[in-house]
Amino acid sequence: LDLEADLRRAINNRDFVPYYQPIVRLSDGAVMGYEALLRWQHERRGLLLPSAFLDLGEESGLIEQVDWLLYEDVIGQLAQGGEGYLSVNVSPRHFRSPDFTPRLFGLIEAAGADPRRLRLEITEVALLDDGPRTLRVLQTLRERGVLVQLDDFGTGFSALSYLHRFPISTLKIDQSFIAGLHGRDLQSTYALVQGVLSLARTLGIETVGEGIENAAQRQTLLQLGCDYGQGYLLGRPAPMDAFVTG
Ligand code: G
Ligand code: G
Ligand code: MN
Ligand code: NA
Repeated sequence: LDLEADLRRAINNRDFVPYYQPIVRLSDGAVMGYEALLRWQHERRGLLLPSAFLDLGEESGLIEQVDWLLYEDVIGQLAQGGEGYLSVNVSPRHFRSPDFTPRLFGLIEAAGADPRRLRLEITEVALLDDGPRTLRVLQTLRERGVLVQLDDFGTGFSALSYLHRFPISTLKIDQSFIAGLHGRDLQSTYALVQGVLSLARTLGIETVGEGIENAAQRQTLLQLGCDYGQGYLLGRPAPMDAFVTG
């Protein structure tokens, strides 16, 4: 009943696992990397998705501890070798905390992982305030090889000015736009996605279409010049074993 008490206990027991979802090149289907998605193996309720506990985690501040457990797992996975990148989600408040980058590089070094194979996913909210400090953090990450991707792009403030102010490697176009490509608001959504993709190309920023569920969406994105894709059509989130051992 008391989910917060459960969450505290789960942190002590490390009851969290990363599920991985492939991110593929749309032109030929090659897997470029995986996004790590948090799962809680709850002792009574089974495998919980972030939607079941993310709000609680944010409000209680416990999500940062959960995130560090997950980042440790993911960075450990990187250190085992393999190819391509692994990306992790970082909540805005966490991203803005001063000890975030030192602690992240501490983990990377301790594990002996290659920072160039780790990526961070942040949302537009993380870029909102304290521009100079955010810029320094992003520059440090970039210098040390950790690329930063903008997640759920288009759902936030979408102040396009930050795209050339901040070193962002990738725009991940939110799945609501992909769903809309063949939906009722076809024309406006199509134009919007087209505009974002063309802007990204101009700025030298790579693009990922999220939530691709059917071949029509994949084809439209490919035609519009979207570089990469993620979604149930291309691969569902699963434990890493499912990908390495087939
Ligand atoms: O698989 P899906 O239900 O897994 O993820 C839902 C949301 O939870 C995503 O929008 C993502 O931003 C967030 N999320 C997934 N994994 C993590 C994580 O490790 N840490 C944080 N803070 N958020 C995550
Ligand atoms: O916000 P973020 O993009 O980090 O989280 C991705 C979320 O989208 C996860 O919850 C993941 O499980 C979910 N997801 C991934 N692919 C698809 C898809 O093709 N369709 C839908 N509806 N959700 C997806
Ligand atoms: Mn994400
Ligand atoms: Na996203």
